[in-house]
Amino acid sequence: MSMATATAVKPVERENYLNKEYGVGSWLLTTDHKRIALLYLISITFFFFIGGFFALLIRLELLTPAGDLVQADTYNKLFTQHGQIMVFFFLIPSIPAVLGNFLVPMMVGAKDLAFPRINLLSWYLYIIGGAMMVHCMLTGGVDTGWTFYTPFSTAFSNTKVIEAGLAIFVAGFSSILTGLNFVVTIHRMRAPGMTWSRLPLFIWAHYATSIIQILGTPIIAITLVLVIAERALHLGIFDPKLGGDPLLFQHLFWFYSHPAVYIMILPSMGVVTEIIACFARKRIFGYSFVAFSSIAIAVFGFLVWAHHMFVAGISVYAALVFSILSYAVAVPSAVKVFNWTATLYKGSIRYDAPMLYAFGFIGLFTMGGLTGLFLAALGIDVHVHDTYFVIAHFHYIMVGGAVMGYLGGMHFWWPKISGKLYPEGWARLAALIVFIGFNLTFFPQFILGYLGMPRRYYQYPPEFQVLNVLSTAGATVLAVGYLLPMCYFLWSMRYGKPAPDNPWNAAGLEWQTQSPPTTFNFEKEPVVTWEAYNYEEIDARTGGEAPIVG
Ligand code: HEM
Ligand SMILES: [Cu+2]
Repeated sequence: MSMATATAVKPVERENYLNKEYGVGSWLLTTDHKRIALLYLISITFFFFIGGFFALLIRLELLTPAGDLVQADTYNKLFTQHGQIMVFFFLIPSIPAVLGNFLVPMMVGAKDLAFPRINLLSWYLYIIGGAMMVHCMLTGGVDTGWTFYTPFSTAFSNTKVIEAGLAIFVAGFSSILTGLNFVVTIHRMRAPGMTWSRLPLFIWAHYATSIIQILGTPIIAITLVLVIAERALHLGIFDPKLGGDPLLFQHLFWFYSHPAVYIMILPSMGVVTEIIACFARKRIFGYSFVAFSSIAIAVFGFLVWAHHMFVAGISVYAALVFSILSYAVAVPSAVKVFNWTATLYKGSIRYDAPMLYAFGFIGLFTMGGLTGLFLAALGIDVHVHDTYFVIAHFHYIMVGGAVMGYLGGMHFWWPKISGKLYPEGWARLAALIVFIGFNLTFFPQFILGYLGMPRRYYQYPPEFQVLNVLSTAGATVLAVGYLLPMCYFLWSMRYGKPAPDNPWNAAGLEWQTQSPPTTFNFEKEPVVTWEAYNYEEIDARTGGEAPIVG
């Protein structure tokens, strides 16, 4: 300390993972999980804006009843590439590969992931897959829908099915390896005293997510290879003309793709749990229930795939069983919503941007979840199947839920990641714009679907126009809401105030190291002697002083 005062002539920048080395090579060959997280951040942001651009084109086309912006086949490619990019190249990697990569080692008190080089390999696989997808897009694109349903994808489509399939195949290995890395890290690299019951719930959520990534992703990989094989060699796996079974494809596809929804949503729930505890200054109500519900969601998620096939020609008894099982998976989700609500009860709540996003998440995810129950009900699904009701439902989950959590997490941990504070006023404004824009975009689609507007159509009867215009107007607002954070995050890197090590006065090991952290995260290995979310203790110790940001 005396040394510090003696040499405090000019403030020297502390060494951290950002300024330790410069140069392209030190980034592209890095094995530091934090740098890899940033590589992912840049690349998934790129894909988010491509996918978003397609979304805007789709909405523009649907502004008027006549198909006057693009031709039918172009429209098919637009919604296909929108879906494929958003699902496989944005949402699935978003929180795990960016926030998970950055935080999992730090939250368990480790200096890196278990396999740093495999982590780098994951990013390269993602980039190779992404490059193939971009190439596919630029040289013609695909029109099968993101679901690749057979026999259209194997026998009839004359677009680049094989290349798109291979792109997703390659990117899938990135997802599997990330999951593997997390599981081994959580098992083997926890700091002394960091018992399973002291782990942040963010870690439990990522643990459950990793299980799905490891067990589910190979199924989609194999399925895509089968589609490619059938298309190239006419093997007769899915095509009834050749003795195959197209329903087999749907079973295989949804056996991955339903659980994949939880790859997108569980990490987001983990983020929201951290934020709520911090901004309500409370211990999470029912810690073990929340932890266990993540695992339950991962397990149940594998049992409900055929609710996507109620009208595809499965037996009525099978449909009945899958309908009932689909209700079962709602239970652990409801447990979480209940526990967040109970945590908020009598908390001293602060409404900073991360918390606004967390509230947004809870509201929109609940809407998405409850309308999911409508779809799980056999009779209702027969009415609204393949209508805009379905589009609205899954966007409430995937955009309203997952993207809200992602943005909330980006704000919450931005000071740690970048070492800079973001402008709080702008951030709150953006959160508000996103929330309003989102609801204006997707709520009318529930009504449209209920009234019978089918999905994947590029023109429609004039009576649907008013609701479509509202939706397109909402999409414009939403686009502004999404552009804002990108602008002020970039701005804050240069002009933002330097962030303290723990700006939110938050619990969790990641806040006990400097902002931004050094290459190996901690000066010396931390020893944990307290339970997660000891906010009452922290506030008693620090006099409950308000967090610095805001
Ligand atoms: C991360 C965010 C998003 C994900 C994961 C996502 C996912 C999807 C998926 C899987 C489809 C179905 C495509 C198909 O039927 O093959 C779809 C369709 C659609 N998306 Fe998104 N989306 C996202 C964001 C958005 C946004 C922000 C908008 C609007 C501004 C939007 C507008 C649409 C529309 C209008 C369709 C319907 C196309 C049609 O059926 O004609 N999406 N999206
Ligand atoms: Cu499902």
